[in-house]
Amino acid sequence: MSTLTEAQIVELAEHLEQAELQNQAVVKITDQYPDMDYDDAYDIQDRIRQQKESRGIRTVGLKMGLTSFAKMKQMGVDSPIFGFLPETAHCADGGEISTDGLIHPKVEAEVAFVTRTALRGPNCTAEMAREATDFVVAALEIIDSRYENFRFDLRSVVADNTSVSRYVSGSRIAAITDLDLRSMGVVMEKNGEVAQTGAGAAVLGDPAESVAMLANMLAARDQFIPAGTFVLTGGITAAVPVDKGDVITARYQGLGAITVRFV
Ligand code: OOG
Ligand code: MG
Repeated sequence: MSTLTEAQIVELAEHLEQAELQNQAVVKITDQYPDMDYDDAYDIQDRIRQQKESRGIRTVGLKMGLTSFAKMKQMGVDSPIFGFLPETAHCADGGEISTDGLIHPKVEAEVAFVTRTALRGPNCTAEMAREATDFVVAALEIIDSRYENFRFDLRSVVADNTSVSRYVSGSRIAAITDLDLRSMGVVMEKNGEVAQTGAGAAVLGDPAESVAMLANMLAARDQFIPAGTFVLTGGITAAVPVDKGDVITARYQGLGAITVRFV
């Protein structure tokens, strides 16, 4: 079901992508379109993806968001969502991220999966997700809602590509069979002080569940996770706001550390 016209989808996608490109916060789109539904929201997100791809910006991965209780509580919402990662979002471990191109960034410690084979729902399980996995790697996601004060409802944030802004992949990969991701501890430090701590089980009980849920959510839109896809499984802890000058280091049990500096 959809409530918006094709022309409205296009207009809202352009509106939200311009807000991203100009670092200009806007009011949440459900204020203007209170009846829009989830299909409309994912249609707008797909349209933003098409706009970027038509300008030669490749899509390099997918993400799940709001998969942990800490994140759902922080944002006042109650169900996971998914988005896409354009190549322009990638930043290097140990590198610098300019805050000039961002509105009000926050950092999340996550674990990412890279698929070896395609994964299709419905009825995809965590076990099937593990079998389809090539390797896992630590990751940071830098989210930056295009909405004023980071306030939104689920439909608005889905349309805004789930606040995707930047991401960093760790430098050490591991076979999924070599780690227990549920008990994997994570410590996130901001400027040398502990800002958040957590364990992998915060993500739907097991981050592999997040990958399975992504396949199942995609299936409802006749899509799937292709082989070789980088998948962010969602913040393990609440997100940490950052400003120019801040240094974030996240340490993952068995997966090494990731550092980025905001300049
Ligand atoms: C939505 C995106 C949340 C995560 O890992 O939970 C997310 C937001 O909080 O802006 O990426
Ligand atoms: Mg995230």
